[in-house]
Amino acid sequence: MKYLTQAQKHMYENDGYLAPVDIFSNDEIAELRKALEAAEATHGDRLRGPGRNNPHLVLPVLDSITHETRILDAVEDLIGHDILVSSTTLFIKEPSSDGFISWHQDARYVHMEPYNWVTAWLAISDVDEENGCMYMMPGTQNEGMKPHEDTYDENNALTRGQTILDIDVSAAKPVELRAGQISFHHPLIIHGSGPNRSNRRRIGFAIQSYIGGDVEQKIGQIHVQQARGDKAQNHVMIPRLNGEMQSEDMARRDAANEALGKVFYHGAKKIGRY
Ligand SMILES: O=C(O)CCC(=O)C(=O)O
Repeated sequence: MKYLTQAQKHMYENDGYLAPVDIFSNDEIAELRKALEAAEATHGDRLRGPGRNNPHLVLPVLDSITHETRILDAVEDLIGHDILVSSTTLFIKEPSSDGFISWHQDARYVHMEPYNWVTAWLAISDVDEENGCMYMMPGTQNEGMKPHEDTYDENNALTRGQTILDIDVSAAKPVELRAGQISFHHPLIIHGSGPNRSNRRRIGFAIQSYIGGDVEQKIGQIHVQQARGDKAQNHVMIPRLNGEMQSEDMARRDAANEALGKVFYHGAKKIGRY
């Protein structure tokens, strides 16, 4: 084991998620937040809507988080030494806002198998029940794929508003994190999150996902970065960025998002906001 304890690995295997895991110190995460918010102030809309997808390809602050050794060491403990980054997403909920994320399983529309992949969700602000933390349903990673309905709800931050209906969520556990802590979750665990009812921003950065060298994209081709090791399936390999919002990198991100969109919206009735 490189970073996690056996007990932490056990929690991931039993419950389908692991939290909280300490990664960045208070000072480090404060610096990262400052850099992210400066980039948001400069680039505005280019980081919202579809711009929330794969921002690590255009912003050095998110590139450095994505390739952070401590995170990769923890991921290696969960999926092995060959690690690729298939995409990332900024999940920001502004103070007193209605955006939410319905109950879903990540694997439903991602079509990556085997399930040797994990989503890492870094809290860049403190995240709690009041400002819209995630909730996980422990053990549901062992219950197979559930039917999802595409709702396209305008406040739902998922691509299709995909939702698992009629489930008893009384066993769901809040994933409260201090800024600088991370959670990891399994492709099949049922999870979601509510709106931000606080006067604080809720800032999450999800690397969704770190995938093992054995993981194949079953219905398309995705654009990925090698983060560690050298084994990869038939993906389009892309390098790390050159700098902040460089035109070559932005073109690369657009191409990656287009390829991802084809996978997410495969067979969909319509294209959503992301
Ligand atoms: O940010 C959220 O509330 C949910 C994100 C999510 O569903 C995920 O990272 O898989």
